[in-house]
Amino acid sequence: MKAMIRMRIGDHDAHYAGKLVDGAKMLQLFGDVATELCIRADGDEGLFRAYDSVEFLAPVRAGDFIEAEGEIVGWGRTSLKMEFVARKVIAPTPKRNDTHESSADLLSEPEIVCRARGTCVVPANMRRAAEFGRPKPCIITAAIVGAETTREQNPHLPITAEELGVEAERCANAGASIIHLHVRDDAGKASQETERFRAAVRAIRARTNVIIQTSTGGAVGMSVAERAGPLGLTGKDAPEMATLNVGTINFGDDIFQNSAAEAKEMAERITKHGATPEVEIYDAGHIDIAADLVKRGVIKGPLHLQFVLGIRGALSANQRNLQFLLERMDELPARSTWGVAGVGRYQLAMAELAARWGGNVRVGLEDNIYLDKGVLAQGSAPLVERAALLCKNHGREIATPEGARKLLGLAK
Ligand code: KMH
Ligand code: ZN
Repeated sequence: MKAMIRMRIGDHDAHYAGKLVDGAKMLQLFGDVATELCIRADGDEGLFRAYDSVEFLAPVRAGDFIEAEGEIVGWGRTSLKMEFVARKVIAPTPKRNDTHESSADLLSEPEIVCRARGTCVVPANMRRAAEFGRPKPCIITAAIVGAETTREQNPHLPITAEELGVEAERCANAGASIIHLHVRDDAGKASQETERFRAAVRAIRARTNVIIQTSTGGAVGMSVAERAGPLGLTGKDAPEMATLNVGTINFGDDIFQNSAAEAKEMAERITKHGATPEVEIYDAGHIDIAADLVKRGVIKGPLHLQFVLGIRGALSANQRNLQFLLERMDELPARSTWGVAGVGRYQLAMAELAARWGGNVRVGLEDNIYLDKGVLAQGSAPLVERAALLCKNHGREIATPEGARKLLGLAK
């Protein structure tokens, strides 16, 4: 959660020679930003308890315009950890023959003048509503196998139904509440056969009560009918969720095709089955397609989105792209939820960003095989463990499977 104020520094704030402004002025601005953040989060002005660090990085003078921005980066029971940055965006023009007393310039690059970190408190009895603006518990999805990763790339990849069951249980114990499920044939090749999914679903449910989200993306080159294999599972074997891919992208050197007609057909198959769709968003236009499917009544809101970022040929995994996608969420039905699956080396960095910004997180060997640079993950569970730690560091609770069912509105 972020807040920002912009103000002109007046002559009355100039305290030192050369119209220099006292550093305390920046802290006053941060105080106001912090107050707004407390109000947004808890419905109360709150109290500033302490600054952990303050750095004054450039002089501020009368006539400068300062933009002070703050962000909540950690949520405790009653405390909020915040980071602040103040930037100079306008400054009086240095005196020259061709300028006036009142000449001023928009700076082509804002200049950072101050940074700080601190903690604010809203006592428990003053928090107007416990759920006011605080992020919900984080739902961690483990994508334990996928269609592309091979045993040669990571020998810990689970393949048989039994191995998938064991890995799903390890991930659940580490904090995952959803298993994003693909299956493989005996040769380890991607398969969408109903019976292979049945065996995996049974092996998982024999061990843990996680939500099973079957893939209807399958592997590139498969038809809609083939990809819909897991939707053949009904009754006690039925998946609670299924992915819905709504747009075509370059997928590395391949093409992952989801034409308008194919996306509509898959959406209808998922609706008919009764599974809750998770819409996979690989590119910005996919939000428009999802919104259109809602408008035409093919799928119902609130939607559950997975931003899959970092596939070569689609939107890359970085803060700017995620921020842009989040800004566009207001075009979707109210109470729609989102998560991020960072592909490759950006997986944990994107997981941290999602945890910090109140979203959900997907990790696992489908998208990334490394725990650290050059260190293979020993299955998806260590990645889930890492994601859970990132959530805790940002004060996020981890959703249990039951909690996730409530948050996602899954039918019993
Ligand atoms: N294997 C990718 C081509 C999904 O599970 O819905 C598609 C995929 C998406 O993995
Ligand atoms: Zn998948």
